[in-house]
Amino acid sequence: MTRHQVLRQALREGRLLTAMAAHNPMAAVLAEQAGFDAIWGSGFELSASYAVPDASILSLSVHVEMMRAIAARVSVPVIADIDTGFGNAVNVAYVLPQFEAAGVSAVVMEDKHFPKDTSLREQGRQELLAIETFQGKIAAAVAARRDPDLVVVARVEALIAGLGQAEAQRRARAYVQAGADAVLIHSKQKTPDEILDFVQAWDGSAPLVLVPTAYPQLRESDIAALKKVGIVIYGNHAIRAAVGAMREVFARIRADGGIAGVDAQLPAVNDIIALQGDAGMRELEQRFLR
Ligand code: SPV
Ligand code: MG
Repeated sequence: MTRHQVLRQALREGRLLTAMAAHNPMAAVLAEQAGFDAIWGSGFELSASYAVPDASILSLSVHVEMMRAIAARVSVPVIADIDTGFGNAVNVAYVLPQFEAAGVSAVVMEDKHFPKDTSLREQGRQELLAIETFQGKIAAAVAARRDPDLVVVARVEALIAGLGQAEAQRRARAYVQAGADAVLIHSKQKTPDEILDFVQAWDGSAPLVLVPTAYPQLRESDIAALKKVGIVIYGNHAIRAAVGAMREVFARIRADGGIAGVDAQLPAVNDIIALQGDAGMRELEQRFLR
């Protein structure tokens, strides 16, 4: 089975998949080793790793190249966050084959205006497209994929924009009618209530995708018990872990005036060399270096 088929079959069978965010191939390799089912090619993490806002600042080529680099180093499916699709439905038709050629197994596109603002920012600019405009973008994505197993996920930002449950349900249904294989419903409420209301009212016409960053108390077993969610995405935990770890180590080195105090707590250099794929290189050396 291809990676696309692994993802599609899991969604069909109603098995909950876990996807961890990654902003580079090393983070993706660590996520795969930790046992996550998929990699979330997070726009937030990618932007953060360039130290710029998650607001349509980075170019399409930066996004595509990172997805290509990640997909090349892991064997689990990669779910690409394509933000707003880099423009209108015409742009989507050109963009989607590029992500597909990069090796991703799914794309997630959100119903916000380009340029976007990030969803979890307080008082962010959350401007949504008209429903039929975004339906056109979803239909363009579906028509542009070459492999029918590539999963197209429509992301509903109505709850993020404060438009309420009825509007969120209306949008989700409309996007499935336009051809979406799954619906990501996002919320920034600090409790799961808003998302649980949505899930309960959902007609089940397509699997849902949740990103419980704002309501971390909702665990995988709770989500699986809802029977309507296909993927849980941990949206920004790789970059937050990296920032926290670097901050701590850098501060300690400055405070100590040297690296002796942090050496034992850090992964050994050999650990990093192994993660770089050293075993494969040794094999090549054996076989081909004369
Ligand atoms: C991302 O990780 O880029 C997401 C999830 O889109 S969120 O940042 O919560 O909007
Ligand atoms: Mg994003």
